[in-house]
Amino acid sequence: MCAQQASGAPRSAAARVADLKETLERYNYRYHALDDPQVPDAEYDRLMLELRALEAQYPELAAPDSPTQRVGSVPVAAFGAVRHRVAMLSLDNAFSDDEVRDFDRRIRERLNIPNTIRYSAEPKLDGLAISARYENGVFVQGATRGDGETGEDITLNLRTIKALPLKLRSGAPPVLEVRGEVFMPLAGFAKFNQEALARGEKSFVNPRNAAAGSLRQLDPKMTAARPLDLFIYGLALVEGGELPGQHSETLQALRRWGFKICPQSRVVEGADGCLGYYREIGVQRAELPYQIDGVVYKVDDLEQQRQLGFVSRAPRWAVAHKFPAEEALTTVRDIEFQVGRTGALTPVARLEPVFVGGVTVSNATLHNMDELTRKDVRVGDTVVIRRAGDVIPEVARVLPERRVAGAAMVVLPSVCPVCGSPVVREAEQAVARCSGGRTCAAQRKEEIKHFASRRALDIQGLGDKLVEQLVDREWLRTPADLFSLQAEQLATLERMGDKSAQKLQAAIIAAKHTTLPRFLYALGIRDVGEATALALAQHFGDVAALRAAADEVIQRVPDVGPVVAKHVEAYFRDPENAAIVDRLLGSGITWPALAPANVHTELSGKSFVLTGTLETLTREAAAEAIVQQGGKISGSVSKKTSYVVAGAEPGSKLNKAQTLGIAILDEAEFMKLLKK
Ligand code: D41
Repeated sequence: MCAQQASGAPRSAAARVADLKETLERYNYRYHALDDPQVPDAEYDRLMLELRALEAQYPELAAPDSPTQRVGSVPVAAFGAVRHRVAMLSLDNAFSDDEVRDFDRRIRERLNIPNTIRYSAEPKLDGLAISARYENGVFVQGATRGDGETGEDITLNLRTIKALPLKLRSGAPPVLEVRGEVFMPLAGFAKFNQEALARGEKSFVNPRNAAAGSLRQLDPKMTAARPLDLFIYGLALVEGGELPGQHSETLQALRRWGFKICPQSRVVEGADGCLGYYREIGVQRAELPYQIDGVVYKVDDLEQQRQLGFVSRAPRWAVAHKFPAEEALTTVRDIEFQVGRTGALTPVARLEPVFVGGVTVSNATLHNMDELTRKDVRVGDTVVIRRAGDVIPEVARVLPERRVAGAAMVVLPSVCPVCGSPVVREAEQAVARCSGGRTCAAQRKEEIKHFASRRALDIQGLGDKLVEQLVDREWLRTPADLFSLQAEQLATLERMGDKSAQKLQAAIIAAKHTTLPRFLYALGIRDVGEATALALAQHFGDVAALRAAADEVIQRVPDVGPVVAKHVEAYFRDPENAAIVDRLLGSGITWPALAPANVHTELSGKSFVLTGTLETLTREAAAEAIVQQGGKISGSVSKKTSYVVAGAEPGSKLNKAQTLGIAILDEAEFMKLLKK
């Protein structure tokens, strides 16, 4: 045993504890605030274990600011009230460019300055506003916003959020109150919901509710188990320290003191700068790892902020510019079943038209019977429609309390609504299918639409409506009939002049020059998407070899499993399909030979990831050129990636490549490699 101090713990243990605390806080800062981890997680965990052991041995060394003390163990009976020393204001909203220009004009008038105002612009996180107080660099109290005057004491719960420093770095003022937004990152939200569903528990409707629900847990252990994150966006109170003169400088100071601030914050000039920022963030939005519902502009100069002051709880110097709502309420007029290319029946809700995500929506997919049953959508129901980014609108949920009496559950039709063939549903499968095959007009139409689509044979000008007309007139039955269409015949269609008819025929002829992966994808074999078509093309090199292959052979293709292999084999064994393929090949469809596996090119076996915009090539053309020369395309960067091709405005893939030390090619270098 070591010699004991009066307090009980030996001096060496106290020193080691202090050392560990300091190191862990530093690692934590690098990891959370700077997003730039200094050591592997395992090393962090090892030090944490050592600290825990020491604190267990000498409980008097376990101070409340220790990184081990994030999870308080005792649930509180109810949250205490916290009176905010400085009121938590709310934000005014702007919903249009004009409202933003008005905001900027009012500010210039009030300040009586004609020049452009500098604004600090930042994404508006969709989470929960909180306040956190530090005394002598130690986190002492956290509170919800509440009504702005009084909030709830959530100190113990906030402690569990790793992005919140328990102890500030040196240089921080002795007393400090900061304001920020707690949120649940999208990845954590998806994972959490998946796990909740698997346990048969309730899932959260959206990340905001998930964050709110998690913060309001009486047992901090529950909060600790939730993947919460936190950005600090402002300073409410400082005692005994110098304040910067600009909001943007405040953010940098907060970062130095140990807080995590939003990396997308930026200073912009005037209303134009604000609106430009709004558009940029709008584009990035779908790829941001967290949910936002707009952006916030704040007058950057703190003296100007002071002069502007606030009206009825909202500062005059800030405004939230909201994105169009991605959710809206409407009612279901009807539920119908659409028949797809492979006969799959998709339930679709016909809606009372509603403006959501910036467009008017009158149809929303219900995906399949399982989804329909799970969400229990019925005709007449009031539903929440979601349209996020370019994703097709869907019914997010039903408001059961608004259900009209007697609304019946939707049942799967026993026969196809288009052709009357029996509907079959394989055991354990979510998808029900029309068994009519090409006798079903819907399946015939969808097969041809797919064949002509942009990523397949890319027949310019052959739109969905046209295909439907051609199938209805029985001029087309299968894709193979496309190549017998004549311009004179096409010219007799409604709204089709001689010129457009000739153009269409020329486009059909031009589409005969394609690539093998496109051709295989165009056939519309069940479960053969672009990636599988590519893998099949690279493995077999031509159609004849693939047609002759048994499913065990097809299974040897990388990433092709037994189910897909069976579908491929079955497709080519089917006499009608075989006849169609023969006719297609006979009509002169051709493609350049792929670099066979045994011919070595500069690109053979290399794995490429594309990011950003190329000037000379579309992304598809670049991918095709890579594949043509024996390379592979991957969607994400890993250690196995050979090259990352970076165009203009590359995404996070470029950062990842730099981190992993993957070779990065700019457009010129990439073109040179292709030409070699
Ligand atoms: O990201 C946010 N949700 C956010 C909220 C933000 N970036 N800045 C904010 N700034 C303010 C002022 C200007 C009043 C300090 C806010 C909020 N307020 C806010 N959040 C909830 C109510 C008000």
